[in-house]
Amino acid sequence: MDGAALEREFKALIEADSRIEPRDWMPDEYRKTLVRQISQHAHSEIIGMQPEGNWITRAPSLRRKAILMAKVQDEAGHGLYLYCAAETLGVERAELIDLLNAGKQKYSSIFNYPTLTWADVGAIGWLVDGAAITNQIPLTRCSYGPYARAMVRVCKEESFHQRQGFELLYALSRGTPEQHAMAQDAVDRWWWPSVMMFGPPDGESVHTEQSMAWRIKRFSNDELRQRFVDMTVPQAEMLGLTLPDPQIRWNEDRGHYDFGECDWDELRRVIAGDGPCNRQRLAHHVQAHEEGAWVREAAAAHARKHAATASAAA
Ligand code: FAQ
Repeated sequence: MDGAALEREFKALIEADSRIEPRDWMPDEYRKTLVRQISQHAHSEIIGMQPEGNWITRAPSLRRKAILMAKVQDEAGHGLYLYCAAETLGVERAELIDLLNAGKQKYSSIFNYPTLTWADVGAIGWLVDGAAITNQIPLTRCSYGPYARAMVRVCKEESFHQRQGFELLYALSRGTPEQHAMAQDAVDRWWWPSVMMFGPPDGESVHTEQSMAWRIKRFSNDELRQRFVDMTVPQAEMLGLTLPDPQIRWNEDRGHYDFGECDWDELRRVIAGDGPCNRQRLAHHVQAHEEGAWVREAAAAHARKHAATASAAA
């Protein structure tokens, strides 16, 4: 088939809402966009282990510690599915990790904020996982098969994460006045960064239009942001906590909550590497990667030995 016919076939698959699979022809830019988004997503899961991992040794009970360890392990698992999905596009996981460590690939802005108290673990589960699910459920219908399939399991686990965050904050909010204040303080600090996780406003988003045409993204950044606010406001009422935005109010005409404007300069700064914890997060990842070199070498030596034994036996 010539190039034009391949392109027609690709477009027809997209129009029919079919899946593009690794064996299928795809335009270079489609492949590039997917590698960019999937690798950023994978890096976010892996770097995202750090803020909560910070509290594993200080969780207030065995039950809370077991839950938190399981959650952080789930995030490692999500990172691995996503690196595997990226590898189906012809890149190597090692190459992507090198790019992350060199500061040449991004991860989500949200993981550059500090976890100052135990309540932050609840706020991350409730708000950050809540935002992650809102963004990721439509990705289960992404046009690229391996990414869409990875998202199905990820979303199931994220929804458990979101509920544990809600339950943790619910307990704190109904605890002592000090615990209630701690929960409120965490929500005050995590609300706006969570609202900004959805990316720049539609007018400034460089990739949305093309990604929606390719059915990688199904909704724009602002559409998903609105969906998140609509879902979260009633939950905050159930928690007995307030969201730090005096402009939040139900708009009968729109059928949505109105809300205030994000500090887009802050988002730009954090994305550019100048958030409260960017340097610390990356330095920690680089150090863990260097300290794990012996594991990778041992695994490679074992694989070589196994291959040599197998070929001698053949
Ligand atoms: N942070 O044109 P757009 C999780 C960049 S969930 C950093 O709108 P696009 C679970 C963007 O990459 C978090 N960078 O881009 C968890 C682009 O830069 P580039 C991860 C951001 O791709 C929970 C530029 O700005 N989720 O980890 C951010 O159409 C709890 C222009 O932006 C995903 O990655 C940001 N917030 O839309 C783990 C979901 N926003 O690449 C642990 C998949 C934008 O040209 C604990 N990704 N940028 O250099 C997506 O849905 C999309 O990529 C968006 C951005 C919506 C993030």
